[in-house]
Amino acid sequence: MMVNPESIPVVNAWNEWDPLREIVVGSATGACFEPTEPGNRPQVRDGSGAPFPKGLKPDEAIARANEELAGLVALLQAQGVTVRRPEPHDFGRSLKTPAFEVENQYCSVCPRDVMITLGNEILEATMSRRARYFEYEPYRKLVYEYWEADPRVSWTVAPKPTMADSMYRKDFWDWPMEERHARMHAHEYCITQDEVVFDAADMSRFGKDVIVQESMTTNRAGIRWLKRTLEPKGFRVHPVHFPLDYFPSHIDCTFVPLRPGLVLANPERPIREDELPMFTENGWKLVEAPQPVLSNEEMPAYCQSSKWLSMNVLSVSPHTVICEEQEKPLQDLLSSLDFEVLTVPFRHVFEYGGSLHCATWDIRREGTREDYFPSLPYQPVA
Ligand code: ABU
Repeated sequence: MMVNPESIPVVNAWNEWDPLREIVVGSATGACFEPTEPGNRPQVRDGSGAPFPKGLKPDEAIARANEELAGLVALLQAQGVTVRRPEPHDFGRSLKTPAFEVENQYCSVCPRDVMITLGNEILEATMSRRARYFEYEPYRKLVYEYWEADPRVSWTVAPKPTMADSMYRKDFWDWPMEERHARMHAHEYCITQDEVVFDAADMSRFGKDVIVQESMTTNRAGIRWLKRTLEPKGFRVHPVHFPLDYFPSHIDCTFVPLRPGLVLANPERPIREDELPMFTENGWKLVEAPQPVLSNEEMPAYCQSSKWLSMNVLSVSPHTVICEEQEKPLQDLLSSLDFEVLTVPFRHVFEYGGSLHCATWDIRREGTREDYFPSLPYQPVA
């Protein structure tokens, strides 16, 4: 096919904030409750101790979330952004591999967790949970379309881990808080270090630099794989840690870049002291997010994410940010920082573990690879 070499490649996103042209918005259709498995122990939030539901989500819960997702689609389209959606997938189907079995899969509400655009490359993450093993499938048709449409687009699939029992610390979920505190500071989570494991949502893109959170869903082997895969392509990969987060999973409720030089930071999850200078010595400012409107206890009963979904905003450009409709304190902060703030109701999507950033996967933004950290010491591939 003929491609105008001057045009923006079909797949092109180097950071989290450049002007947005095309994006995938997730869908709740066919969603299931996440099953209990070694990498996940979902709990009902009402404190009743009731067993977590199993199988397909009720039609009403799916309809409510889909309505809000449709609202986001309409808002993005009104901003001139092309919106694409995942293919239907039978999440109710059980899985059996040589290493594990799981009763059902999860959902396609949060493409951010599995797919990431790194420049002109699409990368599919390994994922860290059994119920999410095949979560790339609803996006494969789109990936083929982008890959066929433009020879500048490349596509990488990370090695699939076994997700066998041996990949997990089975007793992780039962550690008392004191032990958890001690072990978390040694960065011990539910996944071991024996296989390459990462979720795409543990990464955040800053042009030439990509930061990756070590977490319950991304291990050091995963970060090493990302470093060795991306650094020969001109990226620099930096592990980051937020030691006060006892259940870290996905960076986009913790450390959210909004434009060059500005990060929205979670006040309860400061970045590790020795990792801060990378930002401050390169002129970046960290602004603390205000407390979310909902407390953790007030979050939807089946939501397994924290109240900090408030911070899970989506940038349409370095000047325009989409924020959840009820998060007025954050909207006021963003306005005071000279952002145009667009809002959309999204509370019913919270039940699926994400908000506006999680529920999207940006395909094309304007812009090229920039160096936002010109005074970084050289870091060899580990
Ligand atoms: N999937 C994002 C959840 C992060 C958090 O609970 O803080």
